[in-house]
Amino acid sequence: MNDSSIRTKPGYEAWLGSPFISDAERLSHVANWTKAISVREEDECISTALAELETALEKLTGQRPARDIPQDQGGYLVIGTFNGSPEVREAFDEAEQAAVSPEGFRIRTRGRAVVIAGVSPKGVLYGAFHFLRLIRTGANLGELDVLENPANGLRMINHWDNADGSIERGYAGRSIFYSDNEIVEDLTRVRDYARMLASVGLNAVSINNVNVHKVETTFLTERYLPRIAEIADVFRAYGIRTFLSINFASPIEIGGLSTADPLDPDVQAWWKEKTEEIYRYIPDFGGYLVKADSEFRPGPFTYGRDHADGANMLASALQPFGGIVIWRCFVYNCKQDWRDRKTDRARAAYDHFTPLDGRFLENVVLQVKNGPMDFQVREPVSPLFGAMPKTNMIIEFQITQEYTGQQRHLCYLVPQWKEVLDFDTYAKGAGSTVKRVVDGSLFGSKYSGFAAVSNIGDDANWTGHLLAQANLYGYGRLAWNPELSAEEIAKEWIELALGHDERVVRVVSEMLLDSWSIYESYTAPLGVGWMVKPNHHYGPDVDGYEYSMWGTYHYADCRGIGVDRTRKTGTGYAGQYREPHSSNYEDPSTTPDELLLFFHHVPYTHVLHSGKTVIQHIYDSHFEGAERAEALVAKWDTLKGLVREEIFTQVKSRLEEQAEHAKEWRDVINTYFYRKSGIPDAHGRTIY
Ligand code: GCW
Repeated sequence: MNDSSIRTKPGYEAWLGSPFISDAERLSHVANWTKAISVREEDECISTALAELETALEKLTGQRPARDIPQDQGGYLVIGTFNGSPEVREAFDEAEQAAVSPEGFRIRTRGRAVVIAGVSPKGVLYGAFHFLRLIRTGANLGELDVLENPANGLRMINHWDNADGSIERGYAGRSIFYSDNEIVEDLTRVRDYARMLASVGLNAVSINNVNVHKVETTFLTERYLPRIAEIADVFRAYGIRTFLSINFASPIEIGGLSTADPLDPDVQAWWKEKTEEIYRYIPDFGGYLVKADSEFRPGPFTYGRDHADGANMLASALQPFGGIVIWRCFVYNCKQDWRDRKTDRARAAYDHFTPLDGRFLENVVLQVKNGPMDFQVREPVSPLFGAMPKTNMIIEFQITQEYTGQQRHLCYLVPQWKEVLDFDTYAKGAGSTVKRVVDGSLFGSKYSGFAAVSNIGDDANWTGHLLAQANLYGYGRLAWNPELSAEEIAKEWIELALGHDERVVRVVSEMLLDSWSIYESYTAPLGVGWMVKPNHHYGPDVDGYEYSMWGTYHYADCRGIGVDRTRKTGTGYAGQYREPHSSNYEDPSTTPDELLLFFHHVPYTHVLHSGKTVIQHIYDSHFEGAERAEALVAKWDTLKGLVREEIFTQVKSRLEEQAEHAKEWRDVINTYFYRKSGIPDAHGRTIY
């Protein structure tokens, strides 16, 4: 749906709506402070900031800000960079200016003016969006003094969109970029998306699936580059750099060469020329995102080369233009034999990449998934974080809910991401948290940051489940500032997207903050993961992946369940962590309950720290989980009349579906383990 009527549909404006301020006192406060906007600089991002402020303020107050400073005593905005605008500069002393990083900003009330200032135009744009957020969340504009610097350099969104308009693991409709192997004619929706991303501080986007198929391989040719350049133009106006996922075998597939060997001079020359050509179309092109030698994608292994050879070859081609290579570490043997108990998929990324530390050029960045397996509801943190001090590394999250209910179930992921970011790697002693690895501060890395797989499509409300917008919003906010709490982010999103009603804020906050734990409680238990239907990954199938080649097993039999990943008797994965984690994970008595079955194979009668046996925990959590899912519907019902009717109905129908489907999970899992173990539920509830 790319027609213009969609822009008025419920949820389309997401957190960027600007409803007319109905409270008279507040209206006059905001209107009095925003009578005009003074701008001295010519720059695309500053023009965007100006236009965003004008449009939003007109909707909020009914009055479009003038461009001349008002003669009466009204307040006005001044926006610009320290270097480009004397009015901006004089509002801050030198130390205050120096405290702003290249993409940061300051906002300060000074006399009749509110000054929004950045070192760069991008900073000004982020400041403008922040200012609008302050208005909508009730700030007093007469006494603003804000300093905000992004913690991370790269704040990126990855799209798994295909040229035919499908989206791999997309749960909110079709692609907003492509349809029928063409880039869509009308880029209005892309522009509205760019606005959403910039409003939460994101600054990079890759626009095609990391699984680069035949048609997308030709994105690097003149057949597609002119239109891709138009997409890049749209994003540039919002301070966002465009990246492309590339096919490592491109020199063969579109270059007419007989090899893609990264050490072959013809291959190197081909990539140099190709890269030059791309920069002729997109002067600020971000670079290449690469999935190589992973899940059947081509890569350097074919030629007996390693990941550093492959990444460095591309990095050399990008280096003269300031581009970077983002090389994914999701590399493992996906043709495993389930009978083979030695190979452990969880080990793979660490085993492949740590020996290469120090070999990557400085414009190579490794992109590492948050966990060692694949975006499960619960996994330990990838041991690669902290293990490669000489290598740039960014973290990859999955906003799209592939394994967490596919935007049919509610699962607010910010608490999960926070746990990962706060995990201590002990790489340089206590305090070496993942967030400090990926923000570059721990090892002084040149490039740093976050990437995540987007959860949007062309559904009117962008994310299918309206409440799943909170994940996209939260991802951006966290990439900017990982210190924000999951509660603060939830509250912000609710106020901006659903309004300020006290009950709405309280109830939706509770629902969001409980949702990850609810989802976890009725799906795969105690960190073991998977148990989903093969291929599409929706719904319970305990043995769906048990006898497959994907390396994702639970090993349940009549006595027990779990994967022995200890050094002593298992795959040795626990040894990839630094102490104290390594020893803690080695021993079931010091492994956290929620990860027990990830690290250990234990009898069903094993007693958890909670005091329950594993089997009773499985029964209890599944009965409770299904009940808690049902209770979400009742909670939402208390908001009838307090949120827009269409939104109320849409969310309600998703919650009802979740409640039904949670029962399916409950019964399939409980029955499976009852049949395997023969141990009855201590409370005699119905197990089929
Ligand atoms: O989680 C798996 C998905 C694949 C995906 C892959 C990856 C894009 O099931 O669909 O492919 O991860 O991250 O490369």
